[in-house]
Amino acid sequence: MKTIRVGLIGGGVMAKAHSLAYQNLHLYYFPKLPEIERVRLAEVDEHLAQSGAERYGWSEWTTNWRDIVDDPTIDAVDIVTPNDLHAPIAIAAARAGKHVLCEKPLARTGPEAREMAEAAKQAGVKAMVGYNYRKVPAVAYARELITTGKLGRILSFRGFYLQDWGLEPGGLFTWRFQASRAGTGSLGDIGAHVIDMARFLVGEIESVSGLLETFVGHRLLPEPRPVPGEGELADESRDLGVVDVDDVATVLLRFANGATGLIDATRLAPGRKNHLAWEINGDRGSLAFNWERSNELQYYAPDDDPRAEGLRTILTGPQHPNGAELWPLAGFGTGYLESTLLLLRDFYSAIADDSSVAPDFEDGWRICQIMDAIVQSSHEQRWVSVTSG
Ligand code: NAI
Ligand code: SOE
Repeated sequence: MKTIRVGLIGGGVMAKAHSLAYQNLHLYYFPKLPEIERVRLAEVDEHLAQSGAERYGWSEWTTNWRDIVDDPTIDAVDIVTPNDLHAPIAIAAARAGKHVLCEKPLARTGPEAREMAEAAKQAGVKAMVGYNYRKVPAVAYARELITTGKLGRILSFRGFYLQDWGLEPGGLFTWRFQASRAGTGSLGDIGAHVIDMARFLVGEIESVSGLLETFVGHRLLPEPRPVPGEGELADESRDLGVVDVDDVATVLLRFANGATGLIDATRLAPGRKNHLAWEINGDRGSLAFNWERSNELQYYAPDDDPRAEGLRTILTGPQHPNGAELWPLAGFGTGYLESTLLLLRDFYSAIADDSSVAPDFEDGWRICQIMDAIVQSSHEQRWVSVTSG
């Protein structure tokens, strides 16, 4: 198998997660994947680029992402930048014939995502979007139970993504609070994962009724204004940025198969850390999942012994989909690293086997269309059909 040469663009939190996965891919999947060479990391300045490359194990660094996209020796580009850079980088990479792995949400809006999906399709490259949570065995097994009819007809989906870091005192006005950089707030940052789960498990979403709200209208700019001789300014005298994205996204859904749904996503839920949780009810059973216990799937089947009724806990392991090469016994645990490992395994094995990737840019685009419809619905205070164009 030919070595796949990769460039990573961005050096923040997800650069760490992806780099950890690159370092461990062969350890888990030996010898089934081709060699993957971590060639170059791009960041905004020399310090971040150099320290990122050293820390995360990339041979070279650059402050210009085009040094990766224009390099004819690079086969694949991994995009872990803020959302506004996903489209320019992914489109340039696809046009240069490179396979592209791009973090979620695919883009800030549906039209932007559409350009990306079209560029990838025209170039015939593998193009995957980083919805990692669907990869863990508990979620993959839930899908198997649903598609094999174990839950009967699916009636309803209720999904939550709750975090509390948006309420941290002194929380900064980062790119995640700017529409021009992020697209939307909690909706695209975390609600997008729930939409991915909903589509993956229940099916296509046809129409939405959304309610978006911003509670924290201003946040501290990252850099205090310099005042010679006075040191750092007290928080109350520092410049503030105006938040123009949602803090809370509450959405009702109608699926194409008739099921109903709701999604609630916020970064302002004190005590909730990474509470990505859902429950699905069918007319013959229920499933429930919470990322904070990502090794577990809750399952109820009405033909269980009536004296032992209730949701039972399944501990996932090698017998479940995507579990075989992780750990030898159920209950060892699967976490964030495993979810990213599985994402990268699927991307690089699709390149090696010339098979299809999932979730691909078409999925990423559809999720952006659904989010556009939610934004429109909230503005216009009415149900909106998700466009198919
Ligand atoms: P971050 O803010 O920690 O890192 C982004 C990095 O990109 C920063 O270090 C920044 O300097 C760098 N950057 C900005 N402009 C650049 C440029 N022109 N060239 C090279 N680097 C540039 O953000 P984080 O958390 O790593 O998020 C990155 C992406 O990953 C976002 O799209 C986010 O939505 C997604 N994400 C996905 C997660 C998942 O669970 N799938 C988890 C966290 C983030
Ligand atoms: C921040 O809310 C964040 O890092 C998101 O950007 C990720 O997508 C989510 O997986 C964890 O939280």
